[in-house]
Order: sequence, then C-alpha cells, then structure tokens
Amino acid sequence: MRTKAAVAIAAGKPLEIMEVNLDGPRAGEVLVEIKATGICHTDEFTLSGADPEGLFPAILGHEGAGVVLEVGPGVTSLVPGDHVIPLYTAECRECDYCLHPKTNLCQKVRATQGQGVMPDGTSRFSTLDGDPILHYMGCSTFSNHTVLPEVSLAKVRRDAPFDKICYIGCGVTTGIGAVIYTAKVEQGSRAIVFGLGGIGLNVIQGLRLAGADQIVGVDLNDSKKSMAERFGMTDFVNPAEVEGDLVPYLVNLTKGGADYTFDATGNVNVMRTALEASHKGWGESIIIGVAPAGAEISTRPFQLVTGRSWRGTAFGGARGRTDVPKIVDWYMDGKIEIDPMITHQLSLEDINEGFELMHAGKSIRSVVVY
Ligand code: NAD
Ligand code: 022
Ligand code: ZN
Ligand code: ZN
Repeated sequence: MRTKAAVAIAAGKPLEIMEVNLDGPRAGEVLVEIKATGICHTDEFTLSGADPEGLFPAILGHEGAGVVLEVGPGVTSLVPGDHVIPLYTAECRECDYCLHPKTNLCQKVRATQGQGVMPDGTSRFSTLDGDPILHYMGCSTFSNHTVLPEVSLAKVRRDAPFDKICYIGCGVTTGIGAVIYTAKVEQGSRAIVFGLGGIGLNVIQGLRLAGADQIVGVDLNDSKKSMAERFGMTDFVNPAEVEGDLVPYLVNLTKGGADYTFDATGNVNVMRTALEASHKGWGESIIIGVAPAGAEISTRPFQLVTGRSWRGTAFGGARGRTDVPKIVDWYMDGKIEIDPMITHQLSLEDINEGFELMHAGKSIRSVVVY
C-alpha cells in the first residue's frame, strides 16, 4: 500500500513529508494505522546525528497509538479493529529475559530492531522509487501506517482517546514505571526528581500514586514549577539559586537525604548529585536520562560502600503488553493525568515545528494527530 510519512532523510535535515510504499505484514507481523504520535527526545537525538547508531533514511517515532488493520500468518493475540500502542521494548513472554523476574528487556526482536529492520532482516518501507527506508526502534510511528512484530504491540481498551494515550507509549510509562516497577517506592517515602520535563513530571505523578510524603523537584527552569506542583511536587529547588553545594542543601531539605532520587535530565553531573543526595545506608538513585554517546558517570566509591545504590531503568521497567494496558486503565479511571502535559497538537505536515518547540524547551509534549 501507499501511506504518508515524515521521513528522516539524513542527519541534521528536517523531516520530509512524503508518500511511501509499505509492504503488508509477513509472519508474526501486524499492520497498524497510527492515529496519533508523540514527539520524544530520542527522535531528535537520532535526527540530529548525535546518536552513533542512528541509521538513514528512516521513519522515526516511537510513541503512538492506533488500530490494527491486518495481521500476518501466525498472529494469534490481535485481530483487525484492536486498538494498540506500539512498544519499543517488546514483550515476547518466552525469551530468557521475559522469563526472568528482574528485567523488562525482552531480547526477542532487539538485534534486528537496532538495525532498523523486521525480525526477518528486511524493511517493509520503501520510497516510491523502490529504495528501502528503515524502521526505527521497532515502531516508526511518524507514518500513518506501519508494520510491527506482534510482540511489539500492547492491546488496549477501545474507548481511550488516541491523542492522549499515545504518550503512554514512552513518557508516561517511563516516568510512572521508574517509581512503581523499578524503584518500588513505599508509602511515606521522601524523593527528589531532577528535571521536570515530559519524563520528570510523570515520575512526580508516580510518586504521588505511590504515596510519597515529600516530592522535591529540581530544575534550572523556574517555568517548570507550576506544572510540577499540579502533579504533586511538594518542594521546588532551582540549583542556580542555591548558594554553595547542592548536595548538602538537598540532604538538609530531605532530613538526611532522600529514600529515592531520579535523574530525568540525562546530564552526568546531575546523576552524581542525585546519587549523593540519596540517604546514607539505604538511598536508591535511579537513572532515567539517556546521556550523550560516550559520556561517563563518577562518584567516590565510598558513596556506595556507605549504602547508597545506583540503578537505571529502560521504559520504566514496564513489561509492555502486560503493564501498558493497565496504565491506560489508570488514565481512564482518573488515577493519573495526561491531558495538561500535552501542550501542543500538530498535523503531520507541521511535525518539524514540534521538534523546534521541544528544542526551545517550549513544550512538554507535542502530539501529531493523523
Ligand atoms: P525534557 O527536555 O522535557 O526535560 C528535561 C528537564 O531537565 C528540563 O525541564 C530541563 O530544564 C531540566 N534540566 C536540564 N539540565 C538540568 C540541570 N543541570 N539541573 C536541573 N534540571 C535540568 O526531557 P524529557 O523528555 O523529560 O526526557 C528526560 C530524559 O529522559 C532524556 O535524557 C531522555 O532521553 C530520557 N528518557 C529515558 C527513557 C528511558 O527509558 N530510560 C525514556 C524516555 C526518556
Ligand atoms: C525513549 N528513550 C529516550 C527517549 N525516549 C529511550 C532510549 C533508549 C532506551 C530506552 C528509552 C534504552 C535503554 C536501554 C536500551 N535502550 C537497550 C535495551 C536492550 O539492549 O535490550 C534502547 C532501546 C531500543 C533501542 C535502543 C536502545 C532501539 O530500538 N534502537 C529500548
Ligand atoms: Zn521516548
Ligand atoms: Zn522476550
């Protein structure tokens, strides 16, 4: 078939809106009509050329929601008409990783996904001239239609609005999941969240859901304060306004250090501060932010010897096909909020404006509606 997509032609160039060819689903694959897609950081990271593993030309986008149009041979868990959210972290339920209780990093389609192709080693996308276009993070949601492995789709209820639940495909699940699935924050905890953007705000609402007593938000941008308060932040700290070292200031504010700290900036200096501001003896610091290629973290080992733990999380530790439908339910039941974080809605033609808004720090989340 033919469909309309925003194609990343080369690093550093704007996306080009064009008609592309899309082959039908092969064995174990599913054709999905994407109804809405969010613009997230790693799309920009790849488009800018900063990602050493970035491949071109490709159809980016990893945060979306849509409807199943056709299933390939052997697909048993989905039928046409099902509403789905694409997963950049698959869940096959049978690999060594899926069977291990401590990880969500399914490896079933990981290798081919990283190469921009389907598990059989080929791409379903091509230009009208017949030149291949690569997939991206197994999703390629910047296309009105896309093909994904069955194991990379979460089936969700049909009454949930696509233009809001698309955000559950990355930002919402990553932030809330980091609290609930990775850290397993207990009621009454004290926590610090570094970076109050599209991920940090969801960490904050996850902490509220978990019953944390103190939720400190840290951001260099004062304009992030009011939105964070709305989602449950109890204290705001702008590091630029703190005299002297930030660590003792935060330790004092949290009466000895936080039970849990979260980095949602991707800055390695912030990651160190986050570890050192966690409580001696039991504090856990969770890295969510993706740092620039080749970056390294450091601290004195004594920080760990004295009982702090440094951890990390991908997709909030969520098992996509199992947990994403539950998070959609939480949204529909009013347990979590999404709408205020979607600051901009665009058409596919204007997708490059969404990248500019993100770059300028003017949006929390821009959503493209097809
Ligand atoms: P964002 O740009 O919306 O938010 C980042 C926030 O951090 C901004 O408000 C900014 O003002 C603040 N900030 C920057 N430098 C700071 C500093 N030195 N001190 C305090 N605050 C600072 O980004 P986002 O969409 O929220 O994403 C955050 C990070 O999470 C990115 O690195 C992204 O790649 C990563 N991410 C990771 C996963 C995962 O699975 N691990 C998933 C999604 C996103
Ligand atoms: C999503 N991310 C950033 C903004 N939005 C993001 C980027 C990378 C990861 C998670 C979220 C990530 C963490 C760990 C891994 N990835 C590797 C997982 C593994 O090896 O099993 C990651 C993922 C997908 C891809 C690359 C890196 C890819 O498809 N190219 C989950
Ligand atoms: Zn993302
Ligand atoms: Zn698996």
